[in-house]
Amino acid sequence: MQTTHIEHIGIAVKDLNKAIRFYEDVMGLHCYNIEEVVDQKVRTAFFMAGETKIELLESTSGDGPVAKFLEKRGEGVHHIAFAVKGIGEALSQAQENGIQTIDKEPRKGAEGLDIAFLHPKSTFGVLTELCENKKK
Ligand code: CMX
Repeated sequence: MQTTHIEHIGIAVKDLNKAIRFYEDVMGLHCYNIEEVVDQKVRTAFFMAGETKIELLESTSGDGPVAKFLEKRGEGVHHIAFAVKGIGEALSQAQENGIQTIDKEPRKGAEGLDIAFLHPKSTFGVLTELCENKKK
């Protein structure tokens, strides 16, 4: 696949407002967007760190993927998202290489990106997201 850069790093947090204060007051970054992704049961906050975004994830429901992660593993890095060219083809190539994909087809994620997840059991323990900004 054609991977261009790390688009964002997703970090699961218990309290979004508290974590935003750390990234703004201590790390000197600016939170430029807060968005709820209803189907993923998360509220997200975004910061630019150079070319790469930091995406904070707070669960909005006790049974969402981030709630489960926090319960099992606690706060911390939840996923790494790679920007790719041609996400449909990239996902098919991953499947052809025997990688277990969580999404069978790309779908819409935060900030209007097309996204698809690869299962951490197939990717050395790191939940891996492929994403493409089709508006660019
Ligand atoms: N990173 C690494 N490993 C993870 C993980 C993560 N983020 N989430 C779960 N796992 C591991 C668990 O620790 C567990 O490992 P063990 O079997 O060794 O204990 C295994 O995967 C299964 O975990 P689980 O708690 O039973 O969780 P599920 O299988 O129900 O779901 C996953 C795991 C990755 C399939 C699910 O979280 C998922 O579909 N994620 C993709 C969607 C998502 O995360 N959305 C939130 C972000 C959305 C956004 O960025 O907008």
